[in-house]
Amino acid sequence: MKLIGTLTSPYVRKARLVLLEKNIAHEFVVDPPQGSLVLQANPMGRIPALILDDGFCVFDSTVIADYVDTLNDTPILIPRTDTIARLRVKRWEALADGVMDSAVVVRTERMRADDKQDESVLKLHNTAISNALDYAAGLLGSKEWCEGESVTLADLALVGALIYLDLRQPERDWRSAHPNLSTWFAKMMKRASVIAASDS
Ligand SMILES: N[C@@H](CCC(=O)N[C@@H](CS)C(=O)NCC(=O)O)C(=O)O
Repeated sequence: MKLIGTLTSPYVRKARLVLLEKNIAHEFVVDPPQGSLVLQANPMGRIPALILDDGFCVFDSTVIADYVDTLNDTPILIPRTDTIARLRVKRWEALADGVMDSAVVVRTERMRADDKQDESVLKLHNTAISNALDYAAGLLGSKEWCEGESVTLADLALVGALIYLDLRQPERDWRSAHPNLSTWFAKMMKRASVIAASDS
């Protein structure tokens, strides 16, 4: 299978982390949003897109993660039988995706000329990010993993969101505000999958 995307997209990183954690053979092809290869796989031109060996195209990182997790059990990243455990992991994913969504909006807004930037948009989305990080830190507490006793999609989605925040908002000192997230993040950054997907 082929995963298409860029090196910096947080959604792409999440999909890459899932493939790498589960050791699924794949080719990672770099193509930007609206690129010719992406458009063959996703009519909306968004990344990531996954092209299966039979040509079937899967898009949206949540759908890709859900599908890839069914391919083997080593490890299971989204609980399958305990519906509440599954819900909790998927809610973490939604929280991390929310941080990604708002960070992308802030980045897009900041790329406009200074006099064209909408302060209310920046404020809305920066506040959403701050609130999401407060919430994540509270949920994590002193636990080793976001959910359960081992790595799940929750951890992979959150680390992807925080790597993107560090890239686009290096001035945001979330580590001082949330030392528990900082400790968890430092440990996640040493995982083989995270190192392998950090080639940007
Ligand atoms: N909900 C989607 C979001 C994907 C997304 O918006 N990706 C961005 C790149 S970071 C993109 O392709 N933007 C281009 C566009 O919206 O046209 C997912 O999780 O895959």
